[in-house]
Amino acid sequence: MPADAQFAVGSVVFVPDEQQAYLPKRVASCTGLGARTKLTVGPLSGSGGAAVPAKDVADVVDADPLALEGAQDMVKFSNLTEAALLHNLRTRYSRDQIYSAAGAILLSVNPFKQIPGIYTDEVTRRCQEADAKALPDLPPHVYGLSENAYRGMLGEQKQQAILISGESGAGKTEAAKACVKYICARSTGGGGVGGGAKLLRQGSHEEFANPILEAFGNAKTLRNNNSSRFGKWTEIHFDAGGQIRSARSTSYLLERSRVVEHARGERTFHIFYQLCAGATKQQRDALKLPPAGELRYLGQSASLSVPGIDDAADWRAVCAAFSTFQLTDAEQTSLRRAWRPAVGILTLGNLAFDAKEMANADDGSCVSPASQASLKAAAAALDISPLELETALTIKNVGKFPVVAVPQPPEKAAVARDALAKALYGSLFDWIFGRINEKMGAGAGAALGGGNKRTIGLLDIFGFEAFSRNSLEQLLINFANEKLMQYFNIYIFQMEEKECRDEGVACPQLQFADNSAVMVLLEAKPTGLMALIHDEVLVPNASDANLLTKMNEAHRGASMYRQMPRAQGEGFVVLHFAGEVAYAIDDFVAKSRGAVPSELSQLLGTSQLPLRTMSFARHRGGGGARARLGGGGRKVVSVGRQFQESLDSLMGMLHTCSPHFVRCIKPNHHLAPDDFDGAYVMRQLQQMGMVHVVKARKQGFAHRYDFDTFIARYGYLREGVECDA
Ligand code: AD9
Ligand code: MG
Repeated sequence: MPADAQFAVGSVVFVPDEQQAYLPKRVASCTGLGARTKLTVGPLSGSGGAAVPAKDVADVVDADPLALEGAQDMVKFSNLTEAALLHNLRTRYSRDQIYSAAGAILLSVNPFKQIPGIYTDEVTRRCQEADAKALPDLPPHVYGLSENAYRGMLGEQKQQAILISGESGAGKTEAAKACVKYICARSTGGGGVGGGAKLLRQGSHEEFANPILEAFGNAKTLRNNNSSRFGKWTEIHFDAGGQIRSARSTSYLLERSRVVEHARGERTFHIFYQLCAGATKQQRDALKLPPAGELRYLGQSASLSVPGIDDAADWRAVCAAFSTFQLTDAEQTSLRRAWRPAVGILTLGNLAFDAKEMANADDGSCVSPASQASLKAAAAALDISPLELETALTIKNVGKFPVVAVPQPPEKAAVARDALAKALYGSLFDWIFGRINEKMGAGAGAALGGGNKRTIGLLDIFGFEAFSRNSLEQLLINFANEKLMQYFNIYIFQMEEKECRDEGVACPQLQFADNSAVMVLLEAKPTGLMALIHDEVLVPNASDANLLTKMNEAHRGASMYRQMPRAQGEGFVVLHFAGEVAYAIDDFVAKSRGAVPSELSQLLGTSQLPLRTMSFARHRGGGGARARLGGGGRKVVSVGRQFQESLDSLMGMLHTCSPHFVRCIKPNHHLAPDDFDGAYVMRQLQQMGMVHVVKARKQGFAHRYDFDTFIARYGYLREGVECDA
């Protein structure tokens, strides 16, 4: 290369590309240095070349040969750039190698197709049998990461956490299932275990917990036909011999609003379509279930059915899963009765309200005449009186002495109907979760981690969300992602620095995607956004407008906060680590209350359905600070505060764990196999902070072992030293 040229003719460089972010090209000619560089590049094989636009020249980088080959571990690159990271993933993806490593972090690119041979018993055996020396050199795999966690759990006597992140449809849930499958297979053998452990050992978590949880918690969205609409932390507890003893899952932030509304092209939760498509005539008659096409909550989009999803077959799988569950007769009866709230929710959705009726009716009720059948059906399914249901939905009791019955306008009655449907579904979901936990051998009320150090936990939680319209749900989801990013930073970067200091080796100042400013904006007390939202719920004149004014006053001029430009509506903008998100303030206060009118929660208390054994009884029974179902002078805990508290408890526990990170990547928007959209993947790598991660790993020490592992692995190099993995 001439001394006055930036790139050698014939060498390979990564050149910016609008669609693919970067592409490898061969340098055809190059003159000048720095800003004066003139560069032409051509295909890797063949001749010819085109000038690289001046605006792009500064971003051209030498290609690392390992990235061109598609190396297993990207911390081994000598010329580490974001372009190399991207191209390495692309090369491996084209060979159906969906997993890559960046030091201890596993990257997984969703293949959107079944790849033969990647989850076989042979791969399981290879990971299981690899000694300490061989394990890190096996091809990166979610099984290898699970094996590491398993060995850590046994060897370190410390809880292990497998943290799976990525955007919707990136493959988090599939990765989590693969981890559980591996761990169940890994801990087979031995005796003297309880029923929950047996179920897990037999791989029944796959067979029964997943079909049930996915039926109740997943839905078709535009981004994923089987999108988890809740976050999940699953713990598997072991005995001293490494045998599974029990398991337990905790759910986070079920998207209950999906029960009553969904976007065009999406659906509500799978279970409703399964019930309609799969129930026998006898079951339908017994449940008085109308046809799916007549149910408003199901039919808001054109897609009652989804190509590739067989709702009737899935219904049979859910029913079979309940049988695998080994329920007692009493439990089965109670479960069959649990379909009735589902039917109650669906028929509630058909209740319509009418202002004319309100003027005509003696009591001011606004239930439209056409809805009388739905009213009766909903009341029957919920085992309550139709008249009382009608009154509770359409009349509000105001004041104490005397109580004045105020007829509610149709809009408010519709809000109460939807609030009831959402609360019912939330309770049904919690109840199902509780039953599964009981069957898995974990006490229903056990604390996170359960104090057992021999635990492996898996977190499969929603990724960062930025839609054209964002609301409280997105703020909470993005808040959770900020927390996890902070945790990631602490472990990957700050621990890296600390370890170097502790070991007495020089460690350069590491750059990392610090999100502490946005964390302060979100969770500082008393003026952080989460605190302001919670406090607004408590004040008598609460309103979205007042809340926005308080936010603007508290954070005017803050670096991570902006008022939303008026032209876009009323709201605010947060500069998250993964990008800017504009939140519309409408309904923040109502959603944050998340309450069912007290008239309704009292009415449901009279039902003989398992509803009473579901969360209603728990919430109504008082005794706790939670008042999710509203009513009756108990301490109000907003939806945001509840979520924040559960997240704090999760994070507190994670800080005591050894983490293992899986970063899932979605290769394209249209869920297609063999299609790698470079620009889209690059955006995800940046949002995950991956570029910083790999650089930091390089700046520090890519490989580190404790003394025993080091000796186990390299001891054989010294003559006469026995090595024992
Ligand atoms: V969401 O945040 O719950 O909307 P996930 O969980 O990240 O999302 P999921 O695991 O559900 O995505 O994967 C989406 C779809 O991709 C699956 O239904 C499969 O069809 C496909 N997928 C994901 N991972 C794999 C895999 N390892 N092999 C084959 C896969 N297909
Ligand atoms: Mg999922």
